[in-house]
Amino acid sequence: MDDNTFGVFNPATGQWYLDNGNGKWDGCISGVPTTTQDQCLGQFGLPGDIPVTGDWDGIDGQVTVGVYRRIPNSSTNDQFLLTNRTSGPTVDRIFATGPGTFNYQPVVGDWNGNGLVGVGVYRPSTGTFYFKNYFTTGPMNTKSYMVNPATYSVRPVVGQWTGSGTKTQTGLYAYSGPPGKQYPYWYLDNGSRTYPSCRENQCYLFYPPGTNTATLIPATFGPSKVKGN
Ligand SMILES: [Ca+2]
Ligand SMILES: [Ca+2]
Ligand SMILES: [Ca+2]
Repeated sequence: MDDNTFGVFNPATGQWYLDNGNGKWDGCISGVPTTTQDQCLGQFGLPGDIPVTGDWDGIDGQVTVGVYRRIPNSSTNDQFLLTNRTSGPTVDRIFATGPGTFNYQPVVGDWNGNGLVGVGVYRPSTGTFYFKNYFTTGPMNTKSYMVNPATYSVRPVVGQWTGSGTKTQTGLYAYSGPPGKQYPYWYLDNGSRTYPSCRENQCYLFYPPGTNTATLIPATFGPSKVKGN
């Protein structure tokens, strides 16, 4: 699968459906997609897994799939299960993180800016991101702190908030405010990997009036398409 295409993961069956790059469903084959057919990867993952994507081997430029597997409330370690193959559900790499009781949420990014993607996790109870730059055994390489501004519905997000440099930056999408008046805020790190306050970093409130904001799910994109902003 080339960069800048998209796909969907069915968490009930562990099956992936990847677009061939034309932005519409064309029917699918199991092998490499063609100009006239999308790709059905077959099962890669189990019900409850969280989908992730990245160029895990960093040598062929191909973005491939993976899943983050967590057994909630368990002392069993979570795992990233990743494949480097563009067809076929073989697991090439397994990377363990921490116990399911930590409620880790997976993130993917180039944390050290060397052009190679790594994985990471966010621990909601402590407001901490842990990053892994290389898929070697051993502890995570770096960590960073974010204020945990709310007690529920906190989602980690990654992107390039400052628009400079090559390191992937982190943020939180979280509900914050007094009881009964909680709204979805974006808390975006400026790259310092610490979060003293909104003054040093970026905080935004964005939602369409009249919607049930509790049902909204955040998504991040590249640089703004609105000129002048
Ligand atoms: Ca297509
Ligand atoms: Ca690759
Ligand atoms: Ca990297």
